[in-house]
Amino acid sequence: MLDIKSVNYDRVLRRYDIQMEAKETPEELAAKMVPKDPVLKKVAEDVVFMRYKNVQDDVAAAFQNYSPEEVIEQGLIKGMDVVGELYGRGIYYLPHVMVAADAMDRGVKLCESKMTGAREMRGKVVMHVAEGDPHDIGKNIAAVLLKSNGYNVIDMGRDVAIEDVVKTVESETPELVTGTALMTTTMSAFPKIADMLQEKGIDIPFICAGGAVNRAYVESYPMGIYANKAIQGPAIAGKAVEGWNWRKLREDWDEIIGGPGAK
Ligand code: B12
Repeated sequence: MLDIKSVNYDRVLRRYDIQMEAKETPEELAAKMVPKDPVLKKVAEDVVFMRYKNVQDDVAAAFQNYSPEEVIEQGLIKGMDVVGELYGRGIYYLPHVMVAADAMDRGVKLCESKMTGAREMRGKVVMHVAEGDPHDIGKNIAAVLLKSNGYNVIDMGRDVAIEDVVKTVESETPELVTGTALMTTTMSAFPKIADMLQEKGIDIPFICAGGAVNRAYVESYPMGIYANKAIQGPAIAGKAVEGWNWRKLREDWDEIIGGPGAK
């Protein structure tokens, strides 16, 4: 039986670095992780510090120096990366994350309204977040970028049943289908969707993204094409409408998808 009284918890916490991590404040962590540029820093900090009332003014100010795509990638997403880190370390709790997500959403909506987007439709994309998964921020950003690049996006939203994804792909006949999963409990929906589509003779590229998946997992089932940045969506979609099949996309992944920023 463990003699709890004799355990020195201070030493245990120090041994595993828990004290050090827990002592870092959100301000200190943000200072290390947000961009140095003052304009983008402000935008990222609006997300980190849940300044949902300021975010639209700061995003609007950032348009003087940056495109809406840059404000999303280099400002808003950087802020959400810090929130993820704070949550992971137990410094932020779910309510913080919810308000930060709201600030992020307001910023992304303003960016979307500023994107000029191609008018001619290049092709159709069906998008969804995996069944049981509420995390739709990345999918929403990817949808904005695809729309602004001239794709007709059928956005099925989040927590979408496997059967509904399959039915929609069957009826809409898109060139590309996408799925996002941030939870290890939801990512297994993707191979099921791929198998069901294959059984129906549908063989289009299926972009699978989100923190729960990696390239090896996504390439372990038919059709899967891994993406880890929303900005990669239009590049993959472009190849898909040109007629590249998922095997060719995988072969040339490093060239077309794995460019700057890919892990
Ligand atoms: C924000 C957030 C929430 C918000 C979600 C709000 C929303 N509308 O999305 C809220 C508060 C609702 C939430 C809830 C929960 N969350 Co949460 N959440 C997060 C957090 C902090 C950030 C996620 C995020 O938005 N990141 C930013 C976006 C931009 O990233 P992204 O979606 O991955 O997208 C990027 C790429 O993947 C890619 N991408 C994504 N989709 C697509 C599509 C295409 C086509 C392309 C090309 C690219 C692409 O592009 C983006 C970058 O450019 C993460 C922590 C983390 N480190 O990720 C936890 C996290 C995902 N949550 C987690 C958990 C556990 C939960 C809860 C279960 C907590 C709870 N105890 O209740 C609940 C869910 C309950 C439920 N089942 O309903 C865990 C998941 C653990 C796991 N591995 O399973 C994480 C990892 C936190 C942690 N460290 O434990 N959460």
